[in-house]
Amino acid sequence: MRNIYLILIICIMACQQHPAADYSSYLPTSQFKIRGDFNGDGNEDILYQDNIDGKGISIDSFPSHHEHDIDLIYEFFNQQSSNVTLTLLGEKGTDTLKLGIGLGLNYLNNLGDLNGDGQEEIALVVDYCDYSSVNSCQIYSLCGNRWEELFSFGIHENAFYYDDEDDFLEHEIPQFLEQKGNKWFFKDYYDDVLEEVEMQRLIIPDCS
Ligand SMILES: [Ca+2]
Ligand SMILES: [Ca+2]
Repeated sequence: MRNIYLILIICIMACQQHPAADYSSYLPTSQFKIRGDFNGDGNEDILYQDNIDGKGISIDSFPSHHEHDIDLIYEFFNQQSSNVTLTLLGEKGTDTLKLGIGLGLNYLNNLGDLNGDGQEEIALVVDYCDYSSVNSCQIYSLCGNRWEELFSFGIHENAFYYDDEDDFLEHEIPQFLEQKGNKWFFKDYYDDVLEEVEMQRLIIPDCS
């Protein structure tokens, strides 16, 4: 009898640590793919985004937020030790950029060669498993074979919410990262909260 109680207790503990993965509906995870010369060799590269679990297997769908609580969705990604990644297709010697646990990306774009070193920079916004609508846009460049964050600024995720699909701007983050002619301009949400600021020219440093 004592053994039965012991088994029951172990079972209850196990069930608490690993709740049954019984979700009623799923949505596809974000899978961005952009083109550009990110390593500066003169040839076009393809950079693709993935979301992998702790074993390196792609997580291609997640519980739908239309039918599940946000806590449960975050638990889904946390339990699998998910990692949002960016990889250059066919460039095995190049570092895979690992951005940590998240649902995926809200934004990924090739901004062109902003600092004139012959390699094109990328801008991205990670959709983290957090409870804040304040986020950051990060500018990365390949420095040698490793990705390096050269600049970042605050944004508000309201910029990604659209009433009308036609309002969606694939290449810009409205109010925070916009292109005028062939130049990029940005506004830092953190500065804007303190005192309303204008958009300013996006100038980034070289690799360290
Ligand atoms: Ca290239
Ligand atoms: Ca560059």
